[in-house]
Amino acid sequence: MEYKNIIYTLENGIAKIEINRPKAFNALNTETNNEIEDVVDAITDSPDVRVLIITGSSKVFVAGADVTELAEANPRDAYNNCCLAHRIFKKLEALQVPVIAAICGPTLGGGLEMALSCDFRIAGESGLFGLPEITLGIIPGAGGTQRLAKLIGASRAKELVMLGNRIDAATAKEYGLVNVLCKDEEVAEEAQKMAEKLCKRPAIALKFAKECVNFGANMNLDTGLEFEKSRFSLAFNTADQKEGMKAFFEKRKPNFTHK
Ligand code: DAK
Repeated sequence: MEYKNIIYTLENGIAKIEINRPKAFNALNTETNNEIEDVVDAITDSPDVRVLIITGSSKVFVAGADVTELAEANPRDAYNNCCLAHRIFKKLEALQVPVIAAICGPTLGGGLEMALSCDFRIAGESGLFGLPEITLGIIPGAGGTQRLAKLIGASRAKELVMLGNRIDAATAKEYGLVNVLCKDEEVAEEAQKMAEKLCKRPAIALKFAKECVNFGANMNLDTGLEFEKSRFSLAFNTADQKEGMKAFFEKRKPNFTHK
């Protein structure tokens, strides 16, 4: 597939999707959504990708869904649109590799919902976060009402979902929405540093760790603990477990082979 609205690169195991529709503040139109899904599908099947970074061009992350398209929707279109958004962001969230959102500027509506489907969020000082759907007479439909409340708590989530408040990067950091806050010009470097650190972790254990946290977030404690038990024991089936523990006793850094 040829991409018109995103730039996709892969270097040393670190894949990068750059949303690139500067004229529309990187708003997600149908074509862009299709392109993102295509890349996510490719990464799902790729042994070459160890980490994914998602970012936006021109100091903007994503200003939400493309309102010109949304404005024409009837309830059936909206329902289908919602299904599509859920499908894409669930695939993104379920990727076996870690996903980092590297954010500058407006991160609104579907943009914030996409960032919420990532494992980590790194934001520059210009980061602006919000779910403005309520101001358009609708509600978030790409997971925002659920993932945001789970991440920062219902009370704070309602400030964005119900009041339509937009929060700056410092507030987003205070709310636990953002993991790393830095200068705009440092965002790419911070994301690269985090990606390189993740690449050094044993890939199979990393995948299990992500699965456990994501699975447990939607389960009761006992079910989550059962899941943890299964993944914990499976990790002892890997060469990296042997190497990690050997290296510990030999007082050296482990050479993980991701097997
Ligand atoms: N859609 C289309 N065009 C947009 C846009 C958007 N979301 N955001 C900005 N633009 C366009 C503006 O219309 C304007 O175009 P021209 O007038 O120059 O032709 C240009 O970008 C510059 O915008 P402004 O003049 O407003 O520039 P400012 O610097 O004053 O403000 C802003 C920038 C990003 C803060 C502001 O434009 C803004 O608040 N934008 C709208 C935010 C918004 O309401 N977003 C949509 C929420 S609904 C799905 C995934 C997600 C969703 C649905 C489905 N699937 C995967 C299927 C989610 C729904 C939503 O996100």
